[in-house]
Amino acid sequence: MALLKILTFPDPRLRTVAEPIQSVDESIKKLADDMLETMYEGSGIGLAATQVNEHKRIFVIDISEDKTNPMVFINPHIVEIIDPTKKSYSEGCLSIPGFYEEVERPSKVKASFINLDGQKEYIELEDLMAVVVQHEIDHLDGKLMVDFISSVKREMIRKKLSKKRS
Ligand code: GNR
Ligand code: NI
Repeated sequence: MALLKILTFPDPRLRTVAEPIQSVDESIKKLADDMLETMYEGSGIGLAATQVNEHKRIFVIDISEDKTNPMVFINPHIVEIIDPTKKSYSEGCLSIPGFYEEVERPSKVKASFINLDGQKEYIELEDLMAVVVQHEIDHLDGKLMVDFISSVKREMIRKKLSKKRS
């Protein structure tokens, strides 16, 4: 296992659109392992490959209290918006440390993904899982939660984080 370096907004590499994964080989399993270790170390509940400068369509999540439920999503897609009613959630992001912003997203979605055994799975998501999976898929498309807030707030965050060393 190894800790990976997390890119910080406004690093332009966070805007890269990630490429689909062709096969779930040992290098992908190691990347997933390293991403989980990096996510736990940063006290995050999700981490997308884009954030560690690996532009492949994979993210990891663990929303359990005791950090015992790691999940790996490869080539994820939102296949259906089951309930389009927008729900607001105060989101954080390991690439935007120290800032929390309200973001509205569809409250219930169906997602597909490939698991670490290379099998396709479908899953219905609501509450925090729906929020985090949509947040992570956005990362793989080069999008960040600050894209959904006012430009004044975004610029304030950009200036504050640009001054910090990373
Ligand atoms: O740790 C995280 N917490 C979080 C809280 C609300 C909505 C989304 C998230 S994901 C974030 C980790 C992260 O940056 N994932 O990309
Ligand atoms: Ni994030």
